[in-house]
Amino acid sequence: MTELPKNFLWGGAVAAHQVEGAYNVGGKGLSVADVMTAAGSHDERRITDGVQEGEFYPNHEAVDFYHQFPEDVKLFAEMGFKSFRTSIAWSRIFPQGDETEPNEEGLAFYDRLFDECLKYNIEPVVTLSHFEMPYHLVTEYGGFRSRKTITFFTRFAEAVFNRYKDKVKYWLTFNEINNQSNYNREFTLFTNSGIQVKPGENAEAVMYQAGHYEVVASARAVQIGHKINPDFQIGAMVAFSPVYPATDKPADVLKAQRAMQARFWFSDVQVEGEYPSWLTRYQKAKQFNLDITPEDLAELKKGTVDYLGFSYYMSFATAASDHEDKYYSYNESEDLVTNTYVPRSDWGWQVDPEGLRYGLNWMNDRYHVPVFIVENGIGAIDKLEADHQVHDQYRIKYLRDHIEQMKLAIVEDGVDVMGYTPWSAIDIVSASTGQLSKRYGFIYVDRNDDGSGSLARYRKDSFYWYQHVIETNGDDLSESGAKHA
Ligand code: P53
Repeated sequence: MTELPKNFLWGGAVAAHQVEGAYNVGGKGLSVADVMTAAGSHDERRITDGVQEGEFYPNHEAVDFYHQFPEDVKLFAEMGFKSFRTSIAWSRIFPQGDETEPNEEGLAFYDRLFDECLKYNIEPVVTLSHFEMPYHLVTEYGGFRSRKTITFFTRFAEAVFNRYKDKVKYWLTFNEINNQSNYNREFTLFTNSGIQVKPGENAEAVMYQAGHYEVVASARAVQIGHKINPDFQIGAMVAFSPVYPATDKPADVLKAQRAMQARFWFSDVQVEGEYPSWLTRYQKAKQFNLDITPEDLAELKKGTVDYLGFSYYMSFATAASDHEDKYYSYNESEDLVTNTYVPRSDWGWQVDPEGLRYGLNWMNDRYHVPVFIVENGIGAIDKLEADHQVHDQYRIKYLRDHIEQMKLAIVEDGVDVMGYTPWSAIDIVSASTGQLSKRYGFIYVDRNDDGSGSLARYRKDSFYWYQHVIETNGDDLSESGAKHA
């Protein structure tokens, strides 16, 4: 008996900047991803002042999906994908970001890509902004520091909604909009909002201002989209790392509750259409002096999302210190503790499959809209054998453990889950480290951290396993049914 809905959207996910390459082809302008270097396993990428001679930028070529997508989509179809999540590189459509007319060559590229998906009955799931804002908007306007960027974003949204209204039904506005709740981490504010905090500035206030402009931009995009095609399903997208209390000490529980509020106010606003009460008071008490107008608040109410998309990789834990203020103020760069009950990936990410079931129930209780698992996966070192096989048992185990918990949430708990698009459909450039060697894909790409490699594609063991999972609509998660070539 099939336990999951018949139309369940099995698939895989990537983002434009992490696969396409061709960073200056077809009239594309620079994006924030084009000025970030590669880091090692445990340090952060550097953000350079424009593209600098002598630096290596892994996203410039990535895995050359821009040229090789017909073969890649064919491989997705071979796995049985019902959906494929990618993003539209904003700077292919508006190279500088502040033009009034879109770039036809950029639009034509996504026509070809979406047509290729539809040829195999693969439903595109499209993120409007996935860490790839036009770099010109950063240098000229300070990214989402500026209210003007709302208009630049909605102009972009309107152009692609119009162009692809008969090809794309599922949309997401901002990828992992809540990453920047970790406002002290340079990477998050830059990739989410195109912002670098200046010395002496209050990073938390900067984050709340940018986040506000983004939820307004998202609400406007939702309204524009529904006018263009009432059948559009337009979602919000958050990184769901739940924050557990480290112990049953009441102060730890309060600290974890505030951490969850601080991480999920974005989706609170995008789903419910209004700010949570604690945040309005907190922002006032802290004298952040934010530009939030009554017109904005009315707009938020009118532009609530149809569903909530989220990524799930890991869970966090937090503990109260001895000197908490009355807000239990949460600073993610300092306030996390190690959860000793769960293992960690090679990159230190806490692997917690049950956290996915917890999250699905938490979102269902809080939001009452359908949810879509649009990312889930593990970054790992893969070994390409001499016969071109990749035995990625650890990836199969990770995904199987998570799918089991997802099935419990759907079948036993009744959570309305639209689909599951693991990260990643094919190997990508890691967002946080710029590495190719932090691999996520079902399909191995012969490319190394220094940019060398043939770019040839090879099916990993997880490719055949996932193919069988989709074939049985998730009934059989074992490897026995998987057919190798
Ligand atoms: P990478 C932080 C925490 C959770 C997910 O991440 C995150 C991040 C930002 O790094 O990003 C998402 O490549 C993101 C993808 C990214 C993927 O998770 O840093 O939406 O673009 O590649 C995995 O290992």
